[in-house]
Amino acid sequence: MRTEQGIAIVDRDEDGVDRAFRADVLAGLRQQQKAVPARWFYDEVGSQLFEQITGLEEYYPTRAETEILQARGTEFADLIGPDRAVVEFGSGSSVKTPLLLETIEPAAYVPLDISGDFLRESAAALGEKFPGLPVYPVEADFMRRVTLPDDVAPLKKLGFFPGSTIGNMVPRTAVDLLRSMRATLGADDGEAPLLLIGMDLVKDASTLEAAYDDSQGVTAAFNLNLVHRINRELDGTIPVDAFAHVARWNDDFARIEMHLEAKRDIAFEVSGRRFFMRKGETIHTENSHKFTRRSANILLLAGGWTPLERWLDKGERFSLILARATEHRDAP
Ligand code: AVI
Repeated sequence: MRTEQGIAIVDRDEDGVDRAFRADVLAGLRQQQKAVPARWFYDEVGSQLFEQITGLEEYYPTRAETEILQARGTEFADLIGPDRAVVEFGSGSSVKTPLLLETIEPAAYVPLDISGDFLRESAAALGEKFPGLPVYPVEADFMRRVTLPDDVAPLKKLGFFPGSTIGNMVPRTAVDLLRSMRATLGADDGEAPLLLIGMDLVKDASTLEAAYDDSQGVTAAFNLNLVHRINRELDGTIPVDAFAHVARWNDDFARIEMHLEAKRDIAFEVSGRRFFMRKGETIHTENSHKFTRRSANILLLAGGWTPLERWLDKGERFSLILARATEHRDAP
């Protein structure tokens, strides 16, 4: 995927294959610990399966975060104040985004997403819900600095990054993203921007493992869809039934890891290259880091954000944190 002036372009070869997808899969399958980046989960089927996951009994994060947004509206409004441009990193959820916009009286809404179609659809739906609110969808890769529309540039900004998507990144990438957000929101040119970010909390391993290995098998289907996608888009011959979905808590790194584990020795091809896997060997497909109050604060500080306030749901499973872009200074 390349981005030029904020416009995302999927780089396809003469057969219509997404070059970045193929490069990531081939490189990942050659590694000692095989791995494919989690962003490739989200084709059309994967996005629908993720929507289903958010409604599952065991998958508490979406409900917990929505509860906080519903319960704490007046506190957000007091701390954030009116007339900000809300810049959402991602297309926006049909439930969470309206809850925020209803409470803080923003001057504009700017969703940023690499997937143009989805972005335009959700921006149009929001425009209908908030008829007086200017909406400026920007098709861009928000992992890098994005130039915001001219009309938005002079406004004060609030970045919004719900869902604990930050947890899907290893700390080094998460820090890079937080710094890019700072640059996108203009941290060095005017009033310090704010960031409202969802961060899921460390809890007992059994609750976490159930959230990522639900009884209906939806998360398993979400994980296995990656194999279907590789077979479909990259001429793969991977026997899908030879894999089992595994979700396990890695206590050293405070993260749920999802893997696809080979149930027997297998050989297969992807884009004409041959691969072998031994029984028990895995392809690592996702990390979902969980945070404590301190680890969340440290990550935010490392990315250039000073935490101001933190809210939890009643069950204390999930946190929403408001932070302000840290001013540069040379001494503590
Ligand atoms: C998108 N992301 C925050 C989800 C998570 O909880 O890490 C993705 C997910 N993977 C399996 N279930 C949900």
